[in-house]
Amino acid sequence: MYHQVAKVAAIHDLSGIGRCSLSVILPTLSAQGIQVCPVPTAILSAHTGGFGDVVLRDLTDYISPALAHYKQLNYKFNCIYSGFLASTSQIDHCLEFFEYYKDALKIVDPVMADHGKPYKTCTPELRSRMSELVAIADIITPNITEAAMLLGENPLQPDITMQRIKSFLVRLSELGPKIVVITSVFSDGKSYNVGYDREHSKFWRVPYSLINANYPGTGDVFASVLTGSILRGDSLPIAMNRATAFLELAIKTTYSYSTDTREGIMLENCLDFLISNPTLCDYEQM
Ligand code: PXL
Repeated sequence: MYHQVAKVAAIHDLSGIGRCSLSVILPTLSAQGIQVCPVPTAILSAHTGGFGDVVLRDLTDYISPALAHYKQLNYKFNCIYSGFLASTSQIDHCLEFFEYYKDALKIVDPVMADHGKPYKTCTPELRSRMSELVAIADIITPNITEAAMLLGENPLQPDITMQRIKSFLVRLSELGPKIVVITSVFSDGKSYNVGYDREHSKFWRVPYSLINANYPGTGDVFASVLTGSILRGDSLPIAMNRATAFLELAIKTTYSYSTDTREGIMLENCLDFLISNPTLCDYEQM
């Protein structure tokens, strides 16, 4: 019997503490039966959200030579997935990856900001060039702050009507991607992750119950579960449903332990959900 495991080149940073980026992407995708081939953009002692003076080793000069090696090997990837970038030139290096692996699924998580504010490392240049990655992506997964930034809107969108969020989804899709998923949307007193599938002209949303704590790395986990689910052949609403349900489980589990929120979510306790891959149907059409 011939088995094939899908391979994802994950262009993200590796942060030592705080459970974000490659530290959560690797176990999340592995639990879904997907092989992750890390292409680190930087090595950090911790994520940039509250651990003080972080040690950062920028790996900008690593990405292109790594790609050259993969080209020489004629190595194939089923998916290229970009996330946290440590410098503006890394946009060019991601574009090289996306352009070379034309047949791979192209996922861009435009990691720039959260809760209305840019991350410390997100420069105005990086911010303005992120749309170049969005333009070539098949799927993008911004949070509501990043979605607004990409559209030149106010990054603070504390409450947004469903009509306006639909227009955000369509306008982002017009920048390039066939599928747009926006996380952490608050509308009419409820929280949702929302999605738009341009090819089928369909809008989806998955409601979730909001916990009064902010954990870093949740966007990375969301995008990874979504990526794994799509690569396994799930529909968009089921993939959004799986990513939302997993985060709800991991956030509620973590919250119950009253841990330091900077440590991120205790996904180690919840990976069995991804391994068992339960059937889900909590999505709604918008
Ligand atoms: O989760 C996004 C992220 C990824 N990588 C690093 C970060 C953050 C958010 O703070 O600091 C290094």
